[in-house]
Amino acid sequence: KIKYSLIGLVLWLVTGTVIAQNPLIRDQFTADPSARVFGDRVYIYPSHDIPVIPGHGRANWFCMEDYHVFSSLNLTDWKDHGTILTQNRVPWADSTAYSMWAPDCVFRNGKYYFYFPAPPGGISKGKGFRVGVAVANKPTGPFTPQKEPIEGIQGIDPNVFIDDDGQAYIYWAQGNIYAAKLKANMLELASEPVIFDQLPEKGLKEGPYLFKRKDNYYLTYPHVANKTERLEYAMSKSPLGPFSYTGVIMDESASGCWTNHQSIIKFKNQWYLFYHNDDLSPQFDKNRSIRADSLFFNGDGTIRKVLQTLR
Ligand code: FUB
Repeated sequence: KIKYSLIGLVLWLVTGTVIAQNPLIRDQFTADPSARVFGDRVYIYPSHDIPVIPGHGRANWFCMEDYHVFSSLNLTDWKDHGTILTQNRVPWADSTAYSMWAPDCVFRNGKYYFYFPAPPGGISKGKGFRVGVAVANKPTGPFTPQKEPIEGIQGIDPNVFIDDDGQAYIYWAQGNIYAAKLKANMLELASEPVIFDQLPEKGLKEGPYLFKRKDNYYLTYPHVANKTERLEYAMSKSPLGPFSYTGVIMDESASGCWTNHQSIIKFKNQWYLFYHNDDLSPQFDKNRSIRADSLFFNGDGTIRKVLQTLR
């Protein structure tokens, strides 16, 4: 690892090229990477899988009680900034659920807004997932959760996109993919949710991640078209669609990992796809590891399929 890090550092210093080794984080399980460029660093806000503890959430399933954030200047050397939020600090969440699923984080008006799904507690216990927001002055926190989840959202995998005109949008999943405008305070919906029912009808779709390149909006999402999730995308000229299904970004994992979950960023003039696989836990695919690979576009704006690098 040290040898690879040195090669990466030299390459970056000499050519400005950054290379990554997969999986990116090796001392803990990570999944659902939401990568963001803040200043000169890439920050990743992933889910944090932990080995299943009997009595903690559902048996043989995802077990997640907190979030860490990681950052890097070169996509090779990653710093773990530690825990930024735990389920027992979220006033409305069920602290016995261990289901802090895929989050996202955006910067707006000097603050960092961290969006996360969790099952609610109290009288709403057992009623699916809600989406909460925690706010910080720095990308590494400390993040303070709001007292209540966002009104009007029932579901998982929040993703926030801020368009060039300043309008923010939130996307989420509940079997299908939904979206709505956010108010300027980034804490409340500003429009009725729309459902993207133009996407392929059959099979679970989750993990929306929207980005813009030139005048195209790309809605990317994992989709169970066959047995496990593959990464697909749809394009539109508007952030609320309608979106036209366009193609596959990454095929199903050869390892058989049931989930995948993506984010796409441009960093130092290169586009990257962040995703996950089960590299460090091939026997139990609910303990996952985040990865990154370069992503390229065709002349017509479509995305070239990304092949997973070997470890
Ligand atoms: O990490 C838990 C869930 O698995 C996520 O919310 C989904 O996107 C899938 O990756």
